[in-house]
Amino acid sequence: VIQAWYMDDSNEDQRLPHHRDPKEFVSLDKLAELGILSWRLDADNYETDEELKKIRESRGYSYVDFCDIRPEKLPNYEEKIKSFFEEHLHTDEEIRYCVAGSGYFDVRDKNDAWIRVWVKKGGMIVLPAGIYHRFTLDSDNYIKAMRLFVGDPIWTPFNRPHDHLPARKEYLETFVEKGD
Ligand code: KMT
Ligand code: NI
Repeated sequence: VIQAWYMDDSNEDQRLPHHRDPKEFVSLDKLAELGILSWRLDADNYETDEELKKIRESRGYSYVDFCDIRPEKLPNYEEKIKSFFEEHLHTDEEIRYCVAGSGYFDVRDKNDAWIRVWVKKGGMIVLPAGIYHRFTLDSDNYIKAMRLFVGDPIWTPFNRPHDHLPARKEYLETFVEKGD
């Protein structure tokens, strides 16, 4: 339900997979080195899922809502699709649990290369505060995602460059401590 790979640098449709040739997959361990957490959960039973409950309790994810991204459902659909795909960061974690459909979360690695993280039904990911990233639907054009947050949500995107923000500096410092 979660797969990741390095992207090519073509300017084709953002909804295409954009694999390199040959394909270069990225492991979940490598994503974890970038501070990205992920789980595989039972999306048909998210209302009663004990595993989700445990994650929410241990990480303090008190807030939940849903975003349903498809042309019929989302006001200003095209405009929002564009803004999701602008490279940005947040001052808090971006926590998304895909309960239907699928989409691509693109994240920058330590060398600023794009990694495309394909999240499908049952996949939950946490992007750390301060990581540069963007989002796009894939060619199925549909995702329903649970959005979680610690306390009152702050969704503000800071488009790149926003390198002076404390969240950015703190994110980069997590690598320094590990010696690389
Ligand atoms: C975001 O912050 O980019 C989004 O909420 C995108 C959609 S969540 C699947
Ligand atoms: Ni974001």
